[in-house]
Amino acid sequence: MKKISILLLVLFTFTQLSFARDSIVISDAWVREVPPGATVSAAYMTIQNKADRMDKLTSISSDAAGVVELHLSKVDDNGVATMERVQVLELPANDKVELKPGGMHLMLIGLKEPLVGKDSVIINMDFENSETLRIEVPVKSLKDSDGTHHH
Ligand SMILES: [Cu+2]
Repeated sequence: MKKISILLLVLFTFTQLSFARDSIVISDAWVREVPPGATVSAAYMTIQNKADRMDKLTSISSDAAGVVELHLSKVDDNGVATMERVQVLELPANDKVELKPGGMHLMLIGLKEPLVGKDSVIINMDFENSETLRIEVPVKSLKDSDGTHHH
């Protein structure tokens, strides 16, 4: 039994390596639920580039919003929080980039319908060297956004 498991693991690993399309892996993705009437929200995730070459996230779109932009949150010298748009996100080879509150995020601008009550939204991500990803991103309820984890 153990031998079979090891063989399966080897086959699985080999299969993974043989498809370049798996070079970008998205994990821990979530969208912040906003009250009805709000027109913008933000999405966060970890983007891992498993390839041996650098990649770039070049454009993003969502079925749930008119426009999706990549933003970087900053606090200026006066302690005022601001956001600036990042045109292209570089993804170093064999490394990962974290999009998280207070830092880099995907800004969903012009929400087409309220996020309250929705389980997830679809986000499409185009990369320079990888296939376009169409991912289902869970909406994190306002009730859960107190910084603690609920399982
Ligand atoms: Cu933003």
